[in-house]
Amino acid sequence: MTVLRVILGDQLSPRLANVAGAETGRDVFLIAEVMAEATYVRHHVKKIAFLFSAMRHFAEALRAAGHIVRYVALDEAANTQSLEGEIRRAVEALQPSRIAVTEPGEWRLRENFEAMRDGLGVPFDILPDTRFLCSHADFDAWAEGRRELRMEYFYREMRRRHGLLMEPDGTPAGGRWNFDADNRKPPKQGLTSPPRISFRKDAITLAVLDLVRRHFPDGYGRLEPFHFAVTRRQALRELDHFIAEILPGFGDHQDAMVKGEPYLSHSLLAAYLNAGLIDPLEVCRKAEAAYREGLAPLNAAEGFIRQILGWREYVRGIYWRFMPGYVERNALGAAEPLPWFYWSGETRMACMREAFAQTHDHAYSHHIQRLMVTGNFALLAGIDPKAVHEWYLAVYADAYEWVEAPNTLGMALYADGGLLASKPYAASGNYINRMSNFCSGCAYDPARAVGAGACPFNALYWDFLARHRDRFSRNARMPHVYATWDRMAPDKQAALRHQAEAHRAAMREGRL
Ligand code: FAD
Ligand code: DLZ
Ligand code: SF4
Repeated sequence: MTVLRVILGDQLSPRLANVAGAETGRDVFLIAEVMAEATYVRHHVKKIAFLFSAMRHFAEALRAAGHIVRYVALDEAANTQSLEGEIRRAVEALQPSRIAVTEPGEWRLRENFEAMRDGLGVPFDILPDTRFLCSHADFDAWAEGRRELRMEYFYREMRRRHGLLMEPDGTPAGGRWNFDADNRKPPKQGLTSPPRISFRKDAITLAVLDLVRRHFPDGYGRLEPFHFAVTRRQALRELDHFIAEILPGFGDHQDAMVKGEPYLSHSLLAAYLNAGLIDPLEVCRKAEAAYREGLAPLNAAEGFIRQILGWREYVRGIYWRFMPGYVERNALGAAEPLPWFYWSGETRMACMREAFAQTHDHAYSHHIQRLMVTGNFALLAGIDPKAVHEWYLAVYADAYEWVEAPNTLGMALYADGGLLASKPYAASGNYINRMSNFCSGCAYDPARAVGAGACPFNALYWDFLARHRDRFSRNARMPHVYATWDRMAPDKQAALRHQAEAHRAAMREGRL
């Protein structure tokens, strides 16, 4: 009795029940490259190439382990170009006794599979995604009855539950849960990225690059050079390299931004974690071991583990608890269309230009650039959250809705009305100037708020606070900013608001 086991492009993990439970030589794995998934947003071409190559390598690994694999390449003539179509075609061809799929990471696909389950006439199991450290039920149990769902408290519970960075007496290692205060150092002169490893492209990857070049000629982003890991073994090498060489410096300059240095001490592991090549618990355990063995300081290991055990699991919990309405939220009523420069990179703002260039070339930019540059600008300028969300979902190699939407709508844009963030991550040019070396090469001056050459982030920042005074002036974490605004003379306030409007007009006309 054949079980048809459907493996999605971001489920490339031999430890999932849908893989580990398969009977060799009897069950059939279905892995399909389809246009519907490759085009539902305008994905970066590197993201498509990374996933297709990783999918093909995963299929090879399954075959090498003796499994039967039905692999559908994008350019196969009979390809129906949708996951549903490929499942139906496989059912017709193979007449399986059951179908099994791991729960997808996006609401739209889960709905699609649930509808199929009810109408296909073959038993269809949607299995839980056991790669995560917090199940839906566990997250709901934690969230139930809480007035506020703050990541920090969730994280502490996850530390206790998984025994990560805990002392035998139940206290956190080093006596504190969070060492973030040590991790906000501005970049020092000459701060560079440590050397990275890259991987030789084999015949599979070369064929995929050729396919992507032919089928997505107008796709967003730069396809080559391409040096992503595409197998579990390669991703583990990248993880080990990060732990040994880069983790020790992860904390100190976690928030720093440097021109021409997209990676600094960030791990670049999100794409591999999210596609299933490596597991969050193995990554956290390796980081803890480095600390215990004296190879990495506690602020680095704790800061890194918090991102994965805390933030990553927490945003997934938020996504599934508040979907499908979550992506529709627009608490601040932001309605500006997404400026074209998010795609073209053509802006005079050096910080934005740099983030766009890194994004275009690498399908990557690090967290602070996503949050405090491109996200902050969208927040201050009042850009429609749905448009911003679709942009972030498209342009990063690690982007899937379960993780991207809460980060964009919740953390960066405050569109969820403070469900995720206790205050908006709004900042003026002063913050970017302190945390980066971008401003020295900019057409604008971070010290100026009005007049020719004034940094757009400054007036937009004050205008944002003024526009949303009713909502934020009572926020316990923001009284000082409103006190500063109130101390300004009315004509200065008016000039700032006028300047902000001029920036928005320039933005609409592509002149900013
Ligand atoms: P590192 O800085 O090395 O962090 C280590 C790991 O922690 C990451 O690999 C990631 O798995 C996890 N992590 C760190 N921060 C977060 C976070 N806020 N939420 C969830 N996991 C986190 N992350 C994605 O994986 N996919 C996305 O689509 C995505 N979209 C984002 C959109 C916006 C607007 C913002 C502000 C953040 C977004 N993030 C997203 C979170 C974060 O920016 C990326 O995980 C990180 O930049 C990936 O690079 P890295 O692997 O080098 O991470
Ligand atoms: C992102 C993506 C792309 C580009 N292509 C495919 C594909 O051809 N086949 C597939 O099974 N999955 C693909 N994916 C990943 C899915 O979109 C992903 O499973 C959902 O976004 C849920 O996380
Ligand atoms: Fe960005 Fe303003 Fe600095 Fe220019 S001056 S790089 S726009 S923060």
